[in-house]
Amino acid sequence: MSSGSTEPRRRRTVARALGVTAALAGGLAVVVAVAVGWLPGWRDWGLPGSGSNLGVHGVMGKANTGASRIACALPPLAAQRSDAPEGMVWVPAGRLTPGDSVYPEEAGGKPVQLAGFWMDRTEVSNDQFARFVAATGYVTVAERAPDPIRLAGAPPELLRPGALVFQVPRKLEGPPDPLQWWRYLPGASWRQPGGPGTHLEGRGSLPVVAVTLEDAQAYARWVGRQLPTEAQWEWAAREARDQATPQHEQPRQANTWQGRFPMEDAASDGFAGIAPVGCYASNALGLHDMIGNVWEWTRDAWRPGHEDAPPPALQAARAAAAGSPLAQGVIKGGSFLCSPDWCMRYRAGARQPQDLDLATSHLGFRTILEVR
Ligand SMILES: [Ca+2]
Repeated sequence: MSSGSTEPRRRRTVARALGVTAALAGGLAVVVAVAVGWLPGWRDWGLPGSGSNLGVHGVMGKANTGASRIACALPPLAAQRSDAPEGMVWVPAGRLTPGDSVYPEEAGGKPVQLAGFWMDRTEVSNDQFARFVAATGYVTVAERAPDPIRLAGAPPELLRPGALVFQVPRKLEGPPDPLQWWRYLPGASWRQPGGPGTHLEGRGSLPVVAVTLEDAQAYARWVGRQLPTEAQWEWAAREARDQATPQHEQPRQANTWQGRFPMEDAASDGFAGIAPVGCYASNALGLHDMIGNVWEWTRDAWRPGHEDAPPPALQAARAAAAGSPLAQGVIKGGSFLCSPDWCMRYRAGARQPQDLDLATSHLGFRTILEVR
């Protein structure tokens, strides 16, 4: 690819990550109004909001090497199999009809039979990811120098390691445009999710973010597990029940956004910004934060709907025509930024594409363990 076309491609990559692309793989025209990002003032991020703390349980602050630490105590499971791996719950086998009817990309789901599997009760935390990095020396994608040849001609900031970070705009100008509240910040990474000068001190119980699919899979391999498929994730979020009429209301037992996005988060659910893992009540399976808090990686490649995957040759042709759609994966669950006025993706059936090599500060993951 010539240097003249690389920079626009990178801009498309960023735009896709922001959910504003109008041409996803397969030619489906979707303007994805995605609510993603961070609240202003990273130093206030993750702290309980001044609201009524609806839905939040067991928040505790405690000393951690002198720093204020915020965490939530996980409630005991009502019933747990004796062979349960630590920190995981069993998701029974069943039949799922995936998808929903709010956004076009949710349509077309066909029944799929799933075997049972173990799943992490919570999103992987900063503490857990830090142990992985300490043991292996792993360097995340956002911490590596981008390929200068692949990005030849790109703006200087895109040639430095970093991640997309949300910043509340001082004012909105013109039509709503995520580029008004998202910035690519060199130096942003899982260690500094808000960019240079931010840190994880006292936030070890918050979910790790700014990780790409490669990073998440590296962690999963290290613990001897893997990421869920989209269907596995959705089945678990639906509490292993094939619901005929999914709920579309903004959930109370989840960390989402209340108020006018992206300017004002009333935090009436108890948190402005990301919450520590497990602060909200679990679903019937014992899984916390499947909805809201941070988006979660699946191991599935993105398709614009639930139709059958096109033949490889057609996928390759689409990739050549549209940039790199094969380099997108499916993420699930929505984030703390999902709001009724911008992004109703606080639902099990909601889904979104995510560029595999672009770290964003609203996206984490959890692992599963399949039983063979
Ligand atoms: Ca919230």
